[in-house]
Amino acid sequence: MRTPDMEAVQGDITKIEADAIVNAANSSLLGGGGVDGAIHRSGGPAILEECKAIRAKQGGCPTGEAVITTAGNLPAKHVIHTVGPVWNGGNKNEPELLASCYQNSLRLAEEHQLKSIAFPNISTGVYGYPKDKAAIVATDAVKNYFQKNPDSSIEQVKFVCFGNQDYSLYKGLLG
Ligand code: AR6
Repeated sequence: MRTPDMEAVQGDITKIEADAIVNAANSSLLGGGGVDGAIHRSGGPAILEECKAIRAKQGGCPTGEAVITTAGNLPAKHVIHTVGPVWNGGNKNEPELLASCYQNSLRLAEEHQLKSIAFPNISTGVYGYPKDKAAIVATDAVKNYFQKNPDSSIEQVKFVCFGNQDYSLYKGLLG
């Protein structure tokens, strides 16, 4: 099995040049704060237009699932919008839903023959998922995906951490 390169980087995900960056969106797909706000602000109106078209077709994006759009003016080629779970104490399927966000985003990237993808720390801002728990779910979900899909087109996965502590956490988990 060829293992893709998995690395932690620190910075703003809107600046990352990858085939896809992932947005921590909400089910409406109409934008919000945090990463979502930054992506729509820097990417311009083309992203929202495509999100609206997807909404018209499928009525939003359920938690744990993902959709793909253009990246507008961003250096990335595509934006994959996924909806993380709101942290509710941990017994409401949060880990499974968070893992699905990572795995469905990878599957979508794969369907589009993409080679590189960059994830933010989904659900760990407004949605309140404890950062240490989320980082374990995220890195395990990505590793599991590649174990199950050894012939994946994806060669590079970046975990983009906004803060110093998040970055240390991922560095520790990825070695
Ligand atoms: N680049 C990389 N990471 C960032 C950036 C950035 N530009 N900005 C923030 N982060 P959040 P959620 C980090 O709140 O918890 C929105 O309103 C941030 O420090 O963006 O999944 C949506 O519309 C945190 O670690 O996403 C939803 O309603 C992580 O990104 C809701 O927030 C995620 O924080 C989703 O909440």
